[in-house]
Amino acid sequence: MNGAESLVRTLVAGGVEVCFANPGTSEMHFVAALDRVQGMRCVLGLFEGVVTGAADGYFRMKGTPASTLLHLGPGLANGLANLHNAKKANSGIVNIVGQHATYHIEYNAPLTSDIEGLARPMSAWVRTSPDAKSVAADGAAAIAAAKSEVLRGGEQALLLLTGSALTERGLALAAQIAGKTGCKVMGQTYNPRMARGRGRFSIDRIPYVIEQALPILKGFRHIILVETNDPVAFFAYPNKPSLLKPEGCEVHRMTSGGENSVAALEALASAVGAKPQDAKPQALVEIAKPTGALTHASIAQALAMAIPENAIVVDESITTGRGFFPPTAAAAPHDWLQNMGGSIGFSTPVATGAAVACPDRKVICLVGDGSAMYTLQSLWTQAREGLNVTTIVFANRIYQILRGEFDGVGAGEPGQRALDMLKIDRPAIDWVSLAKGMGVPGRAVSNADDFNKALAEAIAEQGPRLIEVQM
Ligand SMILES: Cc1ncc(C[n+]2csc(CCOP(=O)(O)OP(=O)(O)O)c2C)c(N)n1
Ligand SMILES: [Mg+2]
Repeated sequence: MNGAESLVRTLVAGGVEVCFANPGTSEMHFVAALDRVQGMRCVLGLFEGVVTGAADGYFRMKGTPASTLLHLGPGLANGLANLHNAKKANSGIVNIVGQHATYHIEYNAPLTSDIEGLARPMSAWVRTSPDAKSVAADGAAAIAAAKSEVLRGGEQALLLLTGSALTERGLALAAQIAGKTGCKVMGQTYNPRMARGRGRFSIDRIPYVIEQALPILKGFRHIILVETNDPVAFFAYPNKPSLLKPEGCEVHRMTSGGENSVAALEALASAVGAKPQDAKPQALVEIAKPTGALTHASIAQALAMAIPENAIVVDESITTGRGFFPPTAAAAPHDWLQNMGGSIGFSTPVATGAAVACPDRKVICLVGDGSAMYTLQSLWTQAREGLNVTTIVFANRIYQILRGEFDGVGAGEPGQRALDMLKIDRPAIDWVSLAKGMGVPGRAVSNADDFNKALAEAIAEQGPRLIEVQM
């Protein structure tokens, strides 16, 4: 019996018979344990504020506590407001918050945070179970000159970018440096903002999936970090590394977060003698209007066709969008924004704020159906303010990524109760009605031709629109 299973058994034995849950990777063993232990009723909430509020209401009516299952610090933080209400009401709740594997914490992966510090103000009692048994430009220039030695050494080198390096100018300089020295240029897995599209240097990102990232990084002897960090896995998985660089690879820092990486790249280009004509032409995926079934590939093609010049793309497409980058590299020039902290419910508010900031630009919000349910109230603000946001919901009716994580952590084959914590098909969510209820016109599509049309219409019109992509 693992720690998660003994915890579920202890809860049931102690009279805690209901678990309001919104799990993530770090809670997969608890989810798996639900299949093996009788007596715990599991209720999935699509936002942690729902999860914690439901537990409060349960205690008020029943007089015995329910448990909650929350994903690391951000999941807990989403639920804190209703835990505050519950504390004021003297409602008993047993909150279970996942933590990274102890050996993964020191790497400061995106979801690492001070969970006890977040929990304490809203809690009567907090404990962490540590194991299964106890359940500026001048400076940058100088550094850049030093880094140029690495690129001139003739060994396979990766220039790994994020932050200000991903502006149009930063990328153009990286293209020159790559053309001159033969180094490879990539972005980190997720980036705050990247200039993309026709005429701009197109780069790949380190894949989220470790099995895909490792072979890509395997051949490098040197990694030069530009505002980023030594690449780490999002989560810890059995028999897979936390650090992704290959053995013997040397890591060299050029700039840290917030520094002027354009100046540093200018200095690096000049140190290696790279000129604009050194940038090599890139072969881009050809855009063709897709037809027939909606697949991840045809969705990407339709987007590449439709993204208008100067658009802002806010990307929380999770598994549907893993292959969106290559086809959209040939789209009209645009900016691409991603979630940096791993806490979902990010894209609809960020798209709203981006539209307020840039009223003359079209905002396209790409969002998984699970993620969209967290902060869908953003649509109401978009309608009230008349914002030019087109929200595209990928309605696969499942937390597809977590289905993969269930396998990834070695939890075995999910049974009905574990699957019930991953699937969101019962009842089916009617996105067009939800949008309509908040004043946003919407349309559902289930083939590529209709998706092309819906995209063209939504982008041509003023104000918010929603497209439900039924997959
Ligand atoms: C605040 C928070 N709660 C829970 C999670 C765990 N989690 C990660 S992805 C995900 C579901 C994403 O589903 P969806 O948006 O439908 O994308 P799909 O996996 O289907 O592509 C969940 C619940 C999280 N990352 N952040
Ligand atoms: Mg989904």
